[in-house]
Amino acid sequence: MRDQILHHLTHTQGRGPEFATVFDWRLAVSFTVRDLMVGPWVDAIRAARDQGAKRVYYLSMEFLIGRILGDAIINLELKPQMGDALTLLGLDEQVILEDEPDAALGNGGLGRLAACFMESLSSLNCPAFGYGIRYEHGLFRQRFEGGQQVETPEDWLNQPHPWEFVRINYSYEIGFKGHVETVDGRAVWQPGESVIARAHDTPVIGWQGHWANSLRLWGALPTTLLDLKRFNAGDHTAAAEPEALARTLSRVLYPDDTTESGKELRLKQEYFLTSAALQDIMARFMSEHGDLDRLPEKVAIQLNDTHPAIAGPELIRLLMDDHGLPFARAQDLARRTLNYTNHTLLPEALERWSTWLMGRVLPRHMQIIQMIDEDHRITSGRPAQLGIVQGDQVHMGELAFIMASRVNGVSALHTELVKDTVFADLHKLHPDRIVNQTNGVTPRRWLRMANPGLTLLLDETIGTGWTKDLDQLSGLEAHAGDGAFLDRLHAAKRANKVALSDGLLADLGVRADPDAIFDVQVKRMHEYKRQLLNVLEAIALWHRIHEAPNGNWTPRVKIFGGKAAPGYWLAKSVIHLINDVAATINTDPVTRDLLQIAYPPNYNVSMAEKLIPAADLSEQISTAGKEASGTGNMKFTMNGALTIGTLDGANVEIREHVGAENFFLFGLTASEAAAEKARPGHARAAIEASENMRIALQLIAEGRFGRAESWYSLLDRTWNDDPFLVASDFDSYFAAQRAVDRAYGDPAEWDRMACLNIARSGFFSSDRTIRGYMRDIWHARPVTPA
Ligand code: F58
Repeated sequence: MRDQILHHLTHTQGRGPEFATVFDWRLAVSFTVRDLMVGPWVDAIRAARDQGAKRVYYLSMEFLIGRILGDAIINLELKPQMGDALTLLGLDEQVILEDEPDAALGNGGLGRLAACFMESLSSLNCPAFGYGIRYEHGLFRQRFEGGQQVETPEDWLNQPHPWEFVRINYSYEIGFKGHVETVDGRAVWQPGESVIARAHDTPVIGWQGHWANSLRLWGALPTTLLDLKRFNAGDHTAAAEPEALARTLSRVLYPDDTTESGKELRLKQEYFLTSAALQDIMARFMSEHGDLDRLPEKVAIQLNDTHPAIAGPELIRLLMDDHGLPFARAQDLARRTLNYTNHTLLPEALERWSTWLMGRVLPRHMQIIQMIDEDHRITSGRPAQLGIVQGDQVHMGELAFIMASRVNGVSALHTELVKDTVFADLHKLHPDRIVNQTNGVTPRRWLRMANPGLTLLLDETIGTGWTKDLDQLSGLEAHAGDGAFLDRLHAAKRANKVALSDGLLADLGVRADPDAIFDVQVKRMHEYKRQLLNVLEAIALWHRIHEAPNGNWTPRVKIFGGKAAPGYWLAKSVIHLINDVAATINTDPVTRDLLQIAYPPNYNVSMAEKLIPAADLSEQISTAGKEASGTGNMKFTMNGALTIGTLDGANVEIREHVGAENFFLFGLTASEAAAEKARPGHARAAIEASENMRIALQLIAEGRFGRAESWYSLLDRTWNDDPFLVASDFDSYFAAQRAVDRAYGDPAEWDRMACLNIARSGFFSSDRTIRGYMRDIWHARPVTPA
């Protein structure tokens, strides 16, 4: 291992050890590890082809991968050798690993789910490709200035990326705009613009290196690099225009998770990904099988939300216009090949495009959409107004639904709500189409890699089998009454808390006592996720401590992490509030040993890997009915944090698995919440009934945390609208937090509950989820390399 690293340092990086920087060493280490991934990768691709296996294609606008090196070391089980090699070379493993920038090609849960799925697909030997966009700039970086979020561009590709292989022979032309002609009775689309999509492949290695699939990310290139005529005429800027135009397509990840903006570019990005992926899939299928009737037998395509929903019309277009199939047959084959996952019920997050824009950017697809819609109206007998095109809008959810074999929700509750709300009408027409696949997360990254202390304890107690069969964690149940085991569990958690506490002090100057409850809420900033509820509880608690400073309080450190969409004013206002409240509370001599608030900026996958293993309490406090699933909630549970949460998303299933007595439940149910919201004046009534809530709002309005004017809009919305029912759930939340305090006061009992949470978290492995998709949706089988 050491020799290999030195070899790459010299021959790949072109550096002698005495001149090498951390970056040089990190690349040399990465190439050494990459060498060990390539063998299994090539074998897997060959085996899938030789055995004529069905392949799964996961189309996603986001893959929130994080760092790759540490994960590859874990999955290839190289940790001991790598540790020794780095020691021999006098290198600090932590420093090397942390030099790698996060591949942040996603916003949040949806993108991170795609990354977990890729890892599980490989760990289960399921032949698959992930298709996405190779954004030059991933999710923006977040800083705080005066407590407020400031965004700066992310630039992970400013340095060489050691994990990817550029495939110049896998390049496809992607057209936009132009017009459709009829030639000999057949439609011919003459695009007005086009770009080239070029493949960049990253191997995704599964557990123990038995299999690797490809994450194929498309970069955009101009069809002609330079307009030589203009260049020679001296117009150098204009000559480079085609290049600039193309490059914007794969330049930035869409950073908004509330409203759609930059509409035309976003639609073009979606089509760019989808068309490149489908052309690639068809080329592979034709070379391996040729017979189009076998397409659904050999290809399963999963649409990660509606972002690639143009896949329906695009596949029909390829089958009709390139392969000469009639519409009915093309549509039938496409529908039997495509499936769609819904990740949200929030109306503002359901994609819609104006028919005008769709018709202008993708004129042929607009025609095909109308054909699909009309055909569906006739064959299903549905009323015209419930279709894909409603007024002057194309509804991508309806399009994805109508073009899919299976539509799935991401938790049991969410799937039922999908049936009852967004797709109620279509569900009545197609009662077998919607199925559930509760999300999961990969235990390799989120337990084995992120939490080595707990991993060691698990390995010594129940063996290592849990890593690929997470249900084996149930073996811990037998130890839940074993004091010596619980002491070790406690020590493992405490060590993680000490490490985090050191980091919080160094980076933020926050003093976090490792014996306090570490209470963590990390996720995108969004009203429905109710970070506001959390910070209001902190204010009310602060006030109560002041009233009785010598009371029997349980010390608590509240930790927040998350980014707000740049245009989401209210979410940014909550960030500002949390930071200002922290500034006041953290320095209060009366309460500072009892309550601290930390908000480290720029929450990302790597930060999650530090925060989650150090958490005692997981905040999953969304308004019931709004969080489709959540996946952070699962990571906390398997790392031995207890949850305070509502009956929302996968919380419901987490509570069922870990047991109601090991979960801090509060708040209205989804149906109660819907009824409450419909009650006029619900916010004011609830605030007037809650002394703690009133006090918290009063302290803000008095300007105790920064200038009162800063919070007028937020306060106004809370008093008069409160669409996510912060007020209605406040007292119940406050009471549940006091139950947490009492429980934490009995360490042995707390550790027992933590142990049971881990022991019963096996269901939340993404291996279980992927097996479910393979069985119920894709009808795909694992393959063994020869
Ligand atoms: C998330 N969606 C859900 N969307 O909110 C979460 O409950 C679920 O666990 C997760 O998907 C995985 O199923 C989500 O992350 C986005 O970030 C979109 C980005 C593009 C614009 C619309 C939102």
